Amino acid sequence: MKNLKIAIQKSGRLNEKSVQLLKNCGLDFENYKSSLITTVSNFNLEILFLRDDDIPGYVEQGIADLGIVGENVIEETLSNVQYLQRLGFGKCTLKLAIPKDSTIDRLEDLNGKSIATSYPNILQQFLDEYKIEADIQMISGSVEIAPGLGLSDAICDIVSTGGTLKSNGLKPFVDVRSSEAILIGREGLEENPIICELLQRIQSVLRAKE
Ligand code: PRT
Ligand code: ZN
Repeated sequence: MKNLKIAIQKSGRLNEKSVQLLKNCGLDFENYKSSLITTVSNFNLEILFLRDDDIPGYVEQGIADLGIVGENVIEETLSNVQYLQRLGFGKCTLKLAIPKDSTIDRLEDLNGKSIATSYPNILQQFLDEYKIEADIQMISGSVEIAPGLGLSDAICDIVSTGGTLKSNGLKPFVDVRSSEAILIGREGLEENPIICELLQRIQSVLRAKE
């Protein structure tokens, strides 16, 4: 039978815990060094190491069968994939934040203002929901410096400890959505016995942690 493929983050905040989860499931494989694909020696599975942003698309297109990626990335890329299991790590919150001394006080004060973010789709949905018309400035990184540079009145970015906001003179304003790492699968996989076996192992690893 053809090996299934799971895509995980190559390096970054989700890499280590994704690798650890698979190892805790009893899977035996060489961890990523320079090769971007590795075969599990004791299970019908190959592991692809990718940028997190590419994972939902690979799964949607069926290039990978499974993936481990943050909910924020799945929602932002508007991918059509199945949520198979919440994994309990990589927890963070996508928040609107404003300069410490900002006069913005209520959500409707954002009307006519500009907001810098790497999450334009999620932000637009949120603004639509509250009928706010603001100008979204898409930037791909270091979003927290935008207000200080005069590029925007507010930002919408991932926050975990809040340290980055603070050190850039910003304060949290409103939570847009929370996120954690999710095991996703391409449509139509549920009946696959290898997936069922892997999912059961993952669930027992998660239960043992509770
Ligand atoms: O290279 P690649 O594209 O794969 O990685 P990346 O740089 O896009 O993502 P990475 O590794 O930073 O994050 C991977 C995933 O981890 C994210 O998509 C989230 O689901 C999750 N996660 C959890 C976080 C954070 N916590 C987090 N704190 N992602 C980003 N941050 C950043 C945030 O953008 C901000 O700049 O950390 C900063 C804020 O942290 P605090 O602790 O100062 O609040
Ligand atoms: Zn990324």
